[in-house]
Amino acid sequence: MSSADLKAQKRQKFEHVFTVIRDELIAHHIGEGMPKEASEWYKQSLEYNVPGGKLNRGLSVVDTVEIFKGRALTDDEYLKAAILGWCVELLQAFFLVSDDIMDSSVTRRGQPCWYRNEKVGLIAINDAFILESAIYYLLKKHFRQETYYVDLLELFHDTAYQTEFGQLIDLITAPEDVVDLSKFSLERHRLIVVYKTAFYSFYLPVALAMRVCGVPNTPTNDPYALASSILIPLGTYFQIQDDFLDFSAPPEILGKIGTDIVDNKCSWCINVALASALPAQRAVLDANYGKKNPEAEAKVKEVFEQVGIREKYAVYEEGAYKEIISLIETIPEGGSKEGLKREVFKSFLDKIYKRQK
Ligand code: GPP
Ligand code: MG
Ligand code: MG
Ligand code: MG
Repeated sequence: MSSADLKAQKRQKFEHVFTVIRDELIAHHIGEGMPKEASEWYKQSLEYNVPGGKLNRGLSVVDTVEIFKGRALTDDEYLKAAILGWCVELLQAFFLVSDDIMDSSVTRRGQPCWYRNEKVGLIAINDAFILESAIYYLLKKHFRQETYYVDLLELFHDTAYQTEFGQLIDLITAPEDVVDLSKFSLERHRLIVVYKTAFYSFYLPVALAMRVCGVPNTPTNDPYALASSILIPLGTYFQIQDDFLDFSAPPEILGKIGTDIVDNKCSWCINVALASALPAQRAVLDANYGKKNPEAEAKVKEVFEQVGIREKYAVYEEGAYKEIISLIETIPEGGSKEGLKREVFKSFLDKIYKRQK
């Protein structure tokens, strides 16, 4: 079987588990005596918001468990890993439904953002809360008896907390009414992306899988800290891709319409443009960044092109790739004394390197 076929098969198998958790959540909801119309709403929210993405985060839980076990998983092991993967995808759905309201976004995964549906509106806020709480229902149902149950709870709680800290600085660095580009810097950008993206998208899936596999940590031997030291740079690279694609990718490929310029975001692109803009270009950025009209947005994009943002991104991407490979290679070929394997990180890096969406 070709590697593309194998990938498609893996995805299909994982997608099947979504129908399992969806049906469990809906059966429980009906069991609580909820009216039919509410269960139908909930089912629609799950189907609309949870499965339609790239599934990198969810699949990484399964891949990492497989790499740690070093053999094919039993049916029960697979199901458990896939359920945890879907819990990460539920967390992601909770964040995206909320983020799209906060960013006034228009489309997501090739369809209108959930809150943009006429019947939904701000009910989307409560739907987002339900998507989050569904994680804890599933964890309790499937993992309550495991010794590592509390570790899973802690990981979800801690990474959500970190993500919300990141979202806060993302939002207050981008006020809607006052555009002040002098507030931006690559240091501020780094802090935003580590907190709003890297912890939940990269550290969380791997750390969950490590807990399932019983990887221990002690103050003198902490494989979680070692994993984090590679996964956080990986997550930073991923969000810089997201920022660049927000500007450069065709919405029909990306599945979402970029809003960073109009939203006054402290994105990688504006920071890089500010660093090399001539005074006249800087004036164009000052006058047009964060303005709610397409003409202003087009002028900003023009300056991005003039400063050669595409070339700068290509250089950044090569450098980031090499840096991450060299971090991965600090792990000895046969695995580290902490019990980590290179393949865990390489498999994650391969999922995102040179991505177009
Ligand atoms: C990505 O930001 C970060 C998130 C989606 C986390 C949101 C966190 C919350 C606590 C709600 P982004 O706005 O650049 O993502 P996108 O480009 O996908 O809208
Ligand atoms: Mg957004
Ligand atoms: Mg956002
Ligand atoms: Mg973005």
